[in-house]
Amino acid sequence: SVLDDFIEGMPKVELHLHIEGSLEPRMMFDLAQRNAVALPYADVAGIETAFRRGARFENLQDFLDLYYAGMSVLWSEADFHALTLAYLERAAAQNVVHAEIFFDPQAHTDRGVPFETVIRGITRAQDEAEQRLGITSHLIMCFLRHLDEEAAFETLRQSLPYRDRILGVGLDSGEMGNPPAKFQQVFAEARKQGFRVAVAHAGEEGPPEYVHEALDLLQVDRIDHGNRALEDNALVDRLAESGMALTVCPLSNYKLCVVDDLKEHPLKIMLDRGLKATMNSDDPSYFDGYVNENYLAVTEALGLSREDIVTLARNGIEASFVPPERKAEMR
Ligand code: ES4
Ligand code: ZN
Repeated sequence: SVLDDFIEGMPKVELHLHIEGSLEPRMMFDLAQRNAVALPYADVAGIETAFRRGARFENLQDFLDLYYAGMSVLWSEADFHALTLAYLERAAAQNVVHAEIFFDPQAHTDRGVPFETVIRGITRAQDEAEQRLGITSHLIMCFLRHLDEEAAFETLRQSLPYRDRILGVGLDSGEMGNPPAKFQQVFAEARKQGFRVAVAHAGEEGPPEYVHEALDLLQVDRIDHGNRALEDNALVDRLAESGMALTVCPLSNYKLCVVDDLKEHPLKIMLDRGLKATMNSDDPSYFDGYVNENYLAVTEALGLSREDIVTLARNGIEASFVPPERKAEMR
């Protein structure tokens, strides 16, 4: 349709993308063979059956179990390079002009993959994609919130030699029982060490109080997801008045049963309440879609107008961490 063509052709940014969640079944299978990693799947079709198409996860943790198992095939710098380049090529083909990419260093260093291997592979792909395709990208290092704060401090120490390639810090993994307060000290230290931005997953499964904590204790510059902020009117007003962006991920919310049906997704309500909502794919390989598929599915489910779509894309540009000159280029 005309609206579909408009979505596909529109220049977009992506602000919530876990690079490990872009690992496609084919690459997962090939790397498992190359690196002699045992996977609980017989073939590529077996991987697809586990989480593609109709399949959903009961909750965030059920997904995370497969996500951490899947990324265990990544071992060499070449692996991280191939993963990242494949994502950036795919994004560029969807007219994504800029991406702010999360990575989970602890999920690799805890398996014995050196921090340096991870960062070298990813950054080499970023440089190559920018040169060849014109897509710019930033890296945000996420701490795994199911681990303790001391482990996050150790990761922060390991990251210091690569500070010039990492824009900021984030917080992801299992939210319930792991409130932002647990990471207040390490976020403060990251800022002291020159990391320029902070973000946190909050209000995906966790209560509005976790969103408050991300703002008050971690002093985040964006909230990742933020769905459950809608349960707290004062919080909605606070987010709207401060222009705090939410990186919303509709297909993720559907696949993780954060919403029962895409038709019940609160994205339109967020916009109507003045929240700076943006459109993102989260873990596109696991959630059946990159950024265009998210736009298309939610436009159909909620009957979004062309104006809504433009607002979402503009919000993404405004909420990105690029300098004003680059924002002007992307508009
Ligand atoms: C994630 Cl959807 C989601 N939520 C929390 N942590 C994550 N890590 C990767 N995907
Ligand atoms: Zn996420």
